[in-house]
Amino acid sequence: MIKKTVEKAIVHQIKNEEHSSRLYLAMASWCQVKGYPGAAAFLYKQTDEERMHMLKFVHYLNDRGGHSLLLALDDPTAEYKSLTDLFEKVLKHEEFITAEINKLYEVALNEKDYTTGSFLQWFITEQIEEESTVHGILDKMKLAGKDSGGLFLIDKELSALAAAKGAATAAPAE
Ligand code: OFO
Repeated sequence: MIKKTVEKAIVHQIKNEEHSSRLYLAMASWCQVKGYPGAAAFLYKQTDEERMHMLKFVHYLNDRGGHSLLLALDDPTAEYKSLTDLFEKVLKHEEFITAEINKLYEVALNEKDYTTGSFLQWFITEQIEEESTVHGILDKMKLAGKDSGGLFLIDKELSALAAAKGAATAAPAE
């Protein structure tokens, strides 16, 4: 049976992942409306990935004898000054999630819950990848500056990135 402190911390992380999913959905919608179809496709994939993260926590906690409760969520921000501003907020959010996963890991280790510690390893690695992807996108956007041709190309690249994510998560062909 999972300890109450760990259970509470996981329920909090379920809320974080669900919020991430809504935040990226709001961002995807903004990109679609503002004429960035590649960025929109990338963020629509991202919103699905965050929901998958949330479900991983939900199943894990229930499997360990806890109860995955859903908490009230804040409204996701939906207005951005530019595409770069939006991706800066993505990076900030991912850094926040990394800190939250680290806190959860600490709670698990303090409770000597090594099973949860090992479960969290996947998320720790995932955060490295997510932060590095967004860093890469932002570096290119900063180089492009206000050049609309440069932003057009970055948007195309994001579309390819979204397609690659789809290929990576799709079921293998029979
Ligand atoms: Fe983007 O992160 Fe979930 O965990």
